[in-house]
Amino acid sequence: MLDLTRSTKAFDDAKDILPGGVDSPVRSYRSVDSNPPFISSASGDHIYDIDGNEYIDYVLSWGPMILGHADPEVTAALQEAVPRGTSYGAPTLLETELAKKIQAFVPSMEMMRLVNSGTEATMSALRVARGYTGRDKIVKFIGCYHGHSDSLLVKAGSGLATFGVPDSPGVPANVAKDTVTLPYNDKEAFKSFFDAHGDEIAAVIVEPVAGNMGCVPPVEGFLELLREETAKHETVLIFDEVMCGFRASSGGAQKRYQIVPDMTCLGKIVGGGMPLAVFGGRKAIMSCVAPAGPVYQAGTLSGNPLATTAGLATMSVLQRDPTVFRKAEESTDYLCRGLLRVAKEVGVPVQVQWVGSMFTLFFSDKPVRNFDDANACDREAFKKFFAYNLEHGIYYAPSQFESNFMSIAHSQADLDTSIQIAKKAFQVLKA
Ligand code: KE4
Repeated sequence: MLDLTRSTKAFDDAKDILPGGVDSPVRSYRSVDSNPPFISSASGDHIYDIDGNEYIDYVLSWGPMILGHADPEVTAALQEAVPRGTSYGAPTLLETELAKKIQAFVPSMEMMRLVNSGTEATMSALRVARGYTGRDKIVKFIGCYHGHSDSLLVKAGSGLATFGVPDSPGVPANVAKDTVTLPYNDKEAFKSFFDAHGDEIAAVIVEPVAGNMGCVPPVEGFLELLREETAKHETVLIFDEVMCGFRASSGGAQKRYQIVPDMTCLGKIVGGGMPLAVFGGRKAIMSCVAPAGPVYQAGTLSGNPLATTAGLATMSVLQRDPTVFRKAEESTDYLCRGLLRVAKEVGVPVQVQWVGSMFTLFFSDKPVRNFDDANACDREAFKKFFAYNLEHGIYYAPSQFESNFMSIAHSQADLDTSIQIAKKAFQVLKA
């Protein structure tokens, strides 16, 4: 039995002052009906809690740590930068340098702005798209998550192609009504909606590889259709690559699938684990952003010297050693094929879906192509699988609707251990 005595007490204390005891809901372990370990440190592919437990980490802070935790180069860069001060609120060479490195990986980002979170990146990108087109309505896809700004916390109204309704209290109905939510990977639904309403739509925002309903790749032709229809109707196509950027490939999903969006949002890896994200795209669109243009966007800590230092160190490693991507992808491939193999040996119906170095194990007997498929998965089985793995030192994302991530720090031994523990978990499920 996993000893979480100190974490449980810490969780109870935290609940008195932090809503649900956490600063972000998914960390509360509500989805798996248990209490979260409180983390004390992490290094490489291992994470340690305050009860002295050690885990092989596939959450990696929800994606950023592709180099592994406490990467020596990133750590050294931060240690060297701190004595120069933590924030200036003024332009620095670091921001321009980081933007140029990002552009080398994502050439479609002709111009960009650094911000502090993925939410801020997508929120800002939508405002720019609305300002650029003069239109108010946007399209998102059911099961895709783009952060918690009001326009994006919206669910389908009465009929799918009607305008949205709030997906959270506090989101005004008159904001939600300008958001249409359509099924992910449903080409017919998108085409018929755009034939009727395309000219009214400011932006289509999509996770080109969905990660927030679990890892769900685009079906053949889906992204191409989005690109074709948005171009035809002069709608801004926004690829939210906050999660799949640097995961789907070194140039994200847009490189993997050879689709050029009008705008891109990046986060997580781009900041090396520090609060840094970015939105950008075609110069004609980004030139609308204040002070170059009229669309207002700002941030006290945007482009912060410590965050840009961590981002620069991470981008420098990725630029210098492109084998990082291949190694992370090969490790993901090895682990996922191993999970599939042992599930089959034991006779537990699962789908393992992966793209590059992000992956999800679904308790389903059929492929997961959209949110309805993900929602139909056996969540009780997932909870038991998750609990067994955590008790045996494997730290997966605590929800069926999340992706897991790989780093270059994951050793072959750790991957084999993970596969063997998964097999035992499947045997417990089967019993
Ligand atoms: P943040 O505001 O959490 O930095 O980014 C929001 C966001 C935007 N777009 C995509 C595709 C994302 O995956 C995210 C955030 N991802 C979640 C994981 N599902 C972060 C974890 C959390 O919410 O605590």
